[in-house]
Amino acid sequence: MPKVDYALMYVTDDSIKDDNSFFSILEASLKGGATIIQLREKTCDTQTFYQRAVRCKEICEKYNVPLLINDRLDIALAIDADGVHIGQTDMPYAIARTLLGDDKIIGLSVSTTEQAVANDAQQADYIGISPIFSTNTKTTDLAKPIGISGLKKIRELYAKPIVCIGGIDKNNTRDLMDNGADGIAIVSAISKTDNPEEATRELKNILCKTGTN
Ligand code: TZP
Ligand code: MG
Repeated sequence: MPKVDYALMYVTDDSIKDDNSFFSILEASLKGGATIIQLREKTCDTQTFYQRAVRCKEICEKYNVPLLINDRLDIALAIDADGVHIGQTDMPYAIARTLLGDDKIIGLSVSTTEQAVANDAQQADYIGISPIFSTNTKTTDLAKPIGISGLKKIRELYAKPIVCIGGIDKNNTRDLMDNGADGIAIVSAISKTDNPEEATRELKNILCKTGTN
C-alpha cells in the first residue's frame, strides 16, 4: 500500500443533495489541499450513492488523492475505491479485510480508549476518533466527545495514524496536531463555508505549521 497522507480528510457533506454543488465543493477541497477524501452518504439510495462514488473517484484520481467510502463495502468494491471507513457497528473489521484484501485502506471509528486498544482498531490502518468535539453535523449514533484529554490517552496506546473528527475548524486544529493527531477529518468547516477551497487551504496551512506534518 502506498504511504497515505492522513493530514486533511474532507468528508463529503450528505446534506448537499444538489450534485453540482456537491462535486464543486469536493473539487474545491482538493484544490485547497485535501490529502484524502471520504465519501459519506447516510440517506440516499444505493444507485445514487454508487453514481456519486463513480464521479468522486474520477475527481480524486485527477488530483491523485485516495478515496475512502464510508460504511459501504459493496460500493467500495464496485468502484475499486482505495478503502473504507467503518464504524463499530458496521461490517466487522476481519470480514471487511477479507472482502477488500490487504492492499486497501481500512479505517475504524473509535469513541473510547477501550475501542482503541481492541484488536480491530489495532489491526486497522488508522483510527478515527469520533467525535473529538461536539458537532451539529452528525446527530444520530454520536458518542460523548472525548476531547484533547481523550486524544492524549489514545495516542499513548495507539501506534498507527489517528485522525480526529467532529467539530474541527481552524481554531482547534493546531491543538489536535500538537497533542498527537496525525490528521483531521472535516465536514462543515469546508462544506458550509463561502469559499471551500480557501477554507481548506487555511486548514492545510495550519497543519503544515504544526511540524507534525
Ligand atoms: N462522525 C463523527 S462526527 C462527524 C462524523 C461523520 C461529523 C463531523 O462533521 P463536522 O461538521 O466536521 O463537525
Ligand atoms: Mg459507519
